[in-house]
Amino acid sequence: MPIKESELILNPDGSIYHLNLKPENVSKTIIFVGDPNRVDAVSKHFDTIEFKTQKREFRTHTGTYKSKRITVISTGIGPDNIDIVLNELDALFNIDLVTKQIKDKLTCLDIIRIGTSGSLQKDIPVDAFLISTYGLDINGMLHSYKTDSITNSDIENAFIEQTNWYKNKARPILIKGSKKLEQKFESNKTHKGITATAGGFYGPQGRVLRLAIQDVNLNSKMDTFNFKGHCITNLEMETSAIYGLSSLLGHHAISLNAIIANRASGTFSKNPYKVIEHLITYTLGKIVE
Ligand code: R1P
Repeated sequence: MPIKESELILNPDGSIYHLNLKPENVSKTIIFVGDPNRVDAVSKHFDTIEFKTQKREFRTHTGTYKSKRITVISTGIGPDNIDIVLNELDALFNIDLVTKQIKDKLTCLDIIRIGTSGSLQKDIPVDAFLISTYGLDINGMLHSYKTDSITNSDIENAFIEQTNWYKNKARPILIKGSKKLEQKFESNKTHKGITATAGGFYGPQGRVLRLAIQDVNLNSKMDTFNFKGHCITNLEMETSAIYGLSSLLGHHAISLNAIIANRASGTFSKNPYKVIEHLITYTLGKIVE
């Protein structure tokens, strides 16, 4: 049965609805960034750029870096946007957009997030690089999918117990990143740990401005969590959604974080753009290594 046009929406030129992309516009190696301006910060290093487009917050450049074809795309902020970006990118490769049939032979993508993040640990300082070994979903987006095959219930249960997780919030899900990509991008420059992915920037990450939040102690409960050596190192807003959907769809994904804030010490990077630029050049170098 073909997928209905209301479920897989195409633009009049045949490109996919939100991303404005056709299959030939995208490489199988894809860098995700949050900020559309960071797409230019990545592609300025390319030898050539063959394709550019933008719709809403989704800016895409495809080109080559040291002869390797790479696509860089901005996802905007949050797990809800990752739902759009990952499903549409997967459809470009794995669904025939003309017949609307799922292809027999599926394509596996390499997805690398270059993001910013706040450290929860005093010993992971601002300006550090951190690779997310796991994404801890504390935002609930993934519960719309069947996730039984990708959860890690031992660690999830320990986390729920340690934090006295509020019953009205979605159950946390822990998803592993790609081991292959973790090994490719790690070095003596990178820290590693579990990245918690929140569904908002203020209350959902424990920031109090004018609104009272449900659990003011959640961050301190997270930063002392330790399950057989697995610690929660940082907070951001995309990693668990990228890991969850990539795992379910059969893609490899890794999240690389420029630590620009330290929530434990209350400090912020003096030059966040410089650390992001360093992470971009580090990542591009590792892609072609
Ligand atoms: C919040 O300011 C945004 O910054 C972080 C969070 O995950 C969220 O998207 O990442 P990016 O800088 O990659 O967008």
